[in-house]
Amino acid sequence: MKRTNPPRGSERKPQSGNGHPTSGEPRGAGVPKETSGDPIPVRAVSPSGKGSETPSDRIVSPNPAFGSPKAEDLGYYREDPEGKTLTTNAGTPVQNDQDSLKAGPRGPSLLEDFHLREKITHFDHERIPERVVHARGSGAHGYFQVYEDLSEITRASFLCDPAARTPVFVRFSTVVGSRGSSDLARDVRGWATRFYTGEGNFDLVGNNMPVFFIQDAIKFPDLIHAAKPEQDNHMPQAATAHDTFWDFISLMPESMHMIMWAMSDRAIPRSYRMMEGFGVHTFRLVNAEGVARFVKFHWKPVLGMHSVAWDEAQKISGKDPDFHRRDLWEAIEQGNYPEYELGLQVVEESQEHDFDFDLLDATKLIPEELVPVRRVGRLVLNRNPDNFHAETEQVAFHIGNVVPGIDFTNDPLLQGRLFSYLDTQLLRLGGPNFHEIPINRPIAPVHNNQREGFSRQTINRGKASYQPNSIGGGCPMTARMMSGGYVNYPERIDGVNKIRAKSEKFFDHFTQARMFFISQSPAEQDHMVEALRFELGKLERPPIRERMVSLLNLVHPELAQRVAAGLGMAEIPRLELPLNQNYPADGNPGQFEPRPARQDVQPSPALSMANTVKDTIATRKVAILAADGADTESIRLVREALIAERAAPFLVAPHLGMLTGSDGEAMLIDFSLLTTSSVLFDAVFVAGGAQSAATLAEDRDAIEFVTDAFRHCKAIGAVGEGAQLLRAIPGAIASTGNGNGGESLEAEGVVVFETQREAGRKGARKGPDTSGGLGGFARAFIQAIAAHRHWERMRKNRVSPVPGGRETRGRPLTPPESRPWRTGRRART
Ligand code: HDE
Repeated sequence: MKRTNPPRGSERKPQSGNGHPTSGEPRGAGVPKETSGDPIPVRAVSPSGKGSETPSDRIVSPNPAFGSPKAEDLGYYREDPEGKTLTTNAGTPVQNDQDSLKAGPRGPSLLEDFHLREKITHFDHERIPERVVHARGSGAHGYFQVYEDLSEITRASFLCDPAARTPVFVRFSTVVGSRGSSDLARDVRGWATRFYTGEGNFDLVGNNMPVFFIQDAIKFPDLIHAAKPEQDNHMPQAATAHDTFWDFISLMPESMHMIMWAMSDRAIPRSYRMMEGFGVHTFRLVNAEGVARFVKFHWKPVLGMHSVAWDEAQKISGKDPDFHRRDLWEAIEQGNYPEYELGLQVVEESQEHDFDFDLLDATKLIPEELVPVRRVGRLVLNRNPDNFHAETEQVAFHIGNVVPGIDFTNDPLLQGRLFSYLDTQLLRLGGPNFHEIPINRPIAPVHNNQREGFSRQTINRGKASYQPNSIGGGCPMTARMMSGGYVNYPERIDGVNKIRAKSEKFFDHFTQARMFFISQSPAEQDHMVEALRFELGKLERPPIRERMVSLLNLVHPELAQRVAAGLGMAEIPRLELPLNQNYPADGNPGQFEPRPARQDVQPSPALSMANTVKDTIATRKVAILAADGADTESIRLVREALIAERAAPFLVAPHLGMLTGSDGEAMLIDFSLLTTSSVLFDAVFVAGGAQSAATLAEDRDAIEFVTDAFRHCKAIGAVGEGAQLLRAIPGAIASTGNGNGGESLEAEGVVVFETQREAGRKGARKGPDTSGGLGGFARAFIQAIAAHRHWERMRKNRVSPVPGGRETRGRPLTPPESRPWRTGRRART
């Protein structure tokens, strides 16, 4: 084969040994105008004179081709194969990539084949260890911009300049599952945000729930061992519905508040774009005068927070396990940039002890009604990564990456994390130089004496790699506080003994769990009950199930009774003491028992997703279900109305290709019923047209499509004969009367517009107001979609609470070994 392109060396721009512009050259300190996103004029910022000794080191003159200092930085490492010649890693052009070098066409392969050996060797080493937790994740680039100068509470430059855009990289994740597991597992979602600020990287490594399972880092390995697949058979994948998880939880009452969150709809989000985020721990903000305040970080999604139904989540896991990853990727590709606001709950130091709970206890939140969340800036995700491995997989967040003005508290969970994140990368990324991987490099310059180790990239010059030195002129030098040097908050700690213990307030494990439960809407409570019935119903060991139900009883008797009813327990099992098995060998168990829930705790409306944003259908996916002969006019009108509201309609039909409408017009079909499913959409519109309706009514996939949409409480619209398909779903449209003029009653979120003739035949209709013809129908349908889900539909099928559930001695338990289907003992060798 003739070589078409001359072999080239590096395609990169000239750079210094560390892969960056020559040291001292302008570097990315701040935050230039983005090339995409809103056209807000922004200026590049230096850290307001607080930065390094050499200001020229820090000012960036951004190259607009890249969009932000971090994008520019990454640009030096990008490789684009278009029009290039295939080479070995040594840059030698390859002439044959098809055959290995052999002794004759049928002969053995030769060791001399450097190309074969290099290719196979690289392949053999292409995997790095997945994260111990949060292995499954998806990333995106974007920027953060503060609304107003916050210098009153922090000296962090990126929070003080409203004109500055700070580049960010965000990684969302699940916790328990492996890299290839489903996005839709019932699980906590990780939400790690790296701010590439002019003063170094700030990593806010949080979750989509504001509290955590445990209070002290020393229990984390136990928690995760219990949650991961069971030791002997490594099942189940990405699920907590198994014995070891609930065994641990049932002995650790401090997890009860987090269990409420994990069993709620927050654990099955509709999208990464539609969930809240939290820093979880109490942090500190410190201003230039050295005044510190406590702070909790929040992310508030502009689209509101929404979830899917559990049955739906399980089906999505089969139909599209990449559901959240795809959603994030597609939204960004389409220019629907996910957007969130940063919120702060600020508490004065003097108020530290004013709460019933300890600010250092990560199993507690500060109710928003007590300390309002101040919205201080916005995060926009506007660029997908170029390469999953290089960016999303290799990004190494570290909760210890903080900038001047942000500091820690003594939360014992946070303190343990400060050790773990750095440590874990040594194994995962193969040595101490992972901070040099492009996605991990700060845009602020790096100069220090840590120079050797595996895969070192930077070629440090000079003889001295120690401090103090005279040979190197004392460089690199430390920075004074006023020049940007990081100074830890000088918290006073004296008069204390070294001790393994917790503060008294840590032992209230049930009050906030109860607050969460009573703050949920009735439908959300139903979902929690169902989730617990599901999880505990999967257990093989009845004692664990019974312990859990007796713990739930301490959260709220109604919750326990309803769960117990679903598990076939006639009574709430008696509590086995000690409740808390998390105590030291020499401890008196009685002293470690949790306090009872405060009965006077008030609901916190901010905890219910029912109170979220419900005024937009932007980016919602709507299936237009139709077959040949469908009414073209209504399809056109509904599609236009949806697009005008920034929703995304897709034509779904029994076959792929073109659909012939009632007026002979051909419409491009997006998905056949075989290649999609209603669980992948937010709403369904069934088109009118007698021929189309008759075809769909005969099609089992079409019937399942609308039945699932109905079951999952989605908005369903139908026009004309399309309504016939809905009549096949019990409860969707109830007709009363004799059929010649009775009433037609639509379930919540079902919007029907029938033709004059049909409307006359059916008589009066009750349901959403569709007056105003097809236009009125479209408005009512859009309103139904904006409500996200009509959970009331599900409520009708709920098992009612068991009256008079009472505490009594538990019944004798059957150990799994003695169950009838266990015919023999397992042979052990
Ligand atoms: Fe993590 N956690 N964690 N964690 N965590 C990791 O770091 C750890 C905790 C969180 O997208 C690991 O790079 C300990 C709370 C997120 O790359 C590891 C403790 C919160 C991510 C680790 C906690 C988190 C991680 C695994 C108890 C919410 C994914 C790989 C003291 C506030 C970041 C890695 C990403 C990842 C340790 C508890 C959030 C092993 C020891 C609480 C979002 O270092």
